[in-house]
Amino acid sequence: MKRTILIHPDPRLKKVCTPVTDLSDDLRQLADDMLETMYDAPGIGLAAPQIGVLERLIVLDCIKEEGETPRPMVMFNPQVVASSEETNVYEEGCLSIPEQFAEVTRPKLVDVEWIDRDGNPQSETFDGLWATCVQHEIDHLNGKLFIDYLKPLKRQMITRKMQKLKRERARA
Ligand code: K1U
Ligand code: ZN
Repeated sequence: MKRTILIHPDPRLKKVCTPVTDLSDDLRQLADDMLETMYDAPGIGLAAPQIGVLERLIVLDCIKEEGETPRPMVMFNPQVVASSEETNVYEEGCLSIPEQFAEVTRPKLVDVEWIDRDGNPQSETFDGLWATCVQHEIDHLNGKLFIDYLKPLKRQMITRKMQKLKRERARA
C-alpha cells in the first residue's frame, strides 16, 4: 500500500527515531509499503519518518538506468561505521522538500552495517550516488534534512516555499 509522504516543515521530520528491536511481519509490510511509495514518487530512497513512522528503517534503490536490474534495499537500524576523508558533492533532492535541490558535500565512501528484511546482519561499502543516498536517509532517522547543511538564509527561503506549498495543497 502506497503511503503519504510528509512535507517539510513537520515536527515528525525533526525527531530522532527509535531502533527496531523485533522484526515483525508488520515491519516487513511497512518496508514493502515504503519501497512501493519510493518507486511511485519516484525517488531513490525513503526513510520511515517521511511517512510518519519514527523507527529506524530506510529503503533505497539507486539504479536509475532503464533496462538495468533494480536493487531494492531494506535496512533496519542502519549505521555508518566508517567514512572516507575524501568527499563528494552531489545536488540532492528530498521527497519531503519537493522540487528543491542544493549541493551537499559528504564523505565519498561509507561503510554501513544494518539488519536486512530477513533479520540478517549485513555490511557493505557504498560509493557514488549510493553513498550519498544512504547518508541522506540515515540523516532522516536523526531528524536531519539536507537543507540543514545549507546557509540559514537559503534554508529559510526553501522552508517558506514549502509552507506556501502546504497551504496551497490544503486549500485544493
Ligand atoms: O529521502 C528522500 O527524500 C528521497 C530522495 C533521496 C536522495 C536524492 C538525491 C540525493 C540524495 C538522496 C530522492 O529520491 S529525491 C528524488 C530523486 O533524487 C530522483 C527521482 C527520480 C529519479 C532519480 C532521482
Ligand atoms: Zn529526503
